[in-house]
Amino acid sequence: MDSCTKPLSYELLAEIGEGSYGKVYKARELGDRQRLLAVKKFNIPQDNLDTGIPPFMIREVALLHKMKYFNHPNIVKLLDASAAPVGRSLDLTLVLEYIDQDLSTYLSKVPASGLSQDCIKDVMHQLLEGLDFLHSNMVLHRDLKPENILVSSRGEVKIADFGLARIYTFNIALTPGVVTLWYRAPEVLLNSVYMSSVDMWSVGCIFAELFLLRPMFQGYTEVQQLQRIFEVIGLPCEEDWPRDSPIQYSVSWGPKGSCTNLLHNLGPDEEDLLNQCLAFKPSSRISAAKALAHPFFMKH
Ligand code: 0RS
Repeated sequence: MDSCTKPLSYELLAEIGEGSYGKVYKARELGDRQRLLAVKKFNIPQDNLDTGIPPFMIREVALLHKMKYFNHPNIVKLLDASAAPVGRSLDLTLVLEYIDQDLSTYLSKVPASGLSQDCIKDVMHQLLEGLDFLHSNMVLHRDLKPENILVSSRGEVKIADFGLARIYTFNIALTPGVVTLWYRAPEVLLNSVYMSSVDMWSVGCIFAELFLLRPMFQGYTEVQQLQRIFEVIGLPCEEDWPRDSPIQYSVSWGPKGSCTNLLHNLGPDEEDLLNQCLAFKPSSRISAAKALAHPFFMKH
């Protein structure tokens, strides 16, 4: 990748994740540095190689290169990328910086008394800084959730597993697996057009989870996920329903009108920011840049 440095050599230590993307391993760099690494491997089956490396994959690796160049503290860093033919298929390997834990593990260790205000503010601020950076570079994450938000031992929050959404959709058909719907925006569940506001919905779900210490909307089908959402935010009015959705508006979805209190015991600033993240209408949802300037982050 860097023409002036020799390729990274490492030994794989353990598998740390498997999903629609392929596999992620924890690894150790060989030689003097002995750094811990996250190694992500994709396999592209031969049927997909008839026309060479799929263009979207080239695009995504180029994107990761660009992200690396900016060196943003809240985005995991790509250290190396390589492709190698294996039999008649192709293996793509990404070597990334290793971070000690994911946010879901971090949250599972929080005492029942909950996270402090300052801690919630800090995690949210770093998450929004990373997301604002991605959105400023026209990158949508599309699948933000506590499992792919990493927390280092120094308290740094880093977004992982971004920009590869097209690899996922490509692999989802090949690898049947459970994909969580809990952080998915209503317009995605309704098969409508979407933009960067889908990530702000996920941020809202994560913000609520920092208070609740459990996921806010836990549905196991698309319909159930929408029901969980409407139980809390209320059924939107028909005018706000996406016109291009194949799913029809129906009053049977639940009681109309919005709830004033999404969560109990929230201060007015917290309540307002959460409401603006969990707006049904994508165009009414707050952006990452605006959220960073929200009064919630002003007071200390
Ligand atoms: C289900 C309880 C387990 O350093 C971890 C890392 C970890 C990384 C890392 C760095 C860069 C990725 C990971 C990455 C790449 C897809 C990914 C999908 C999800 C997460 C990260 C991805 N829960 C989940 C796995 N887990 C233990 C708890 C850990 C723990 C430490 N450090 N990933 N996963 N990119 N592609």
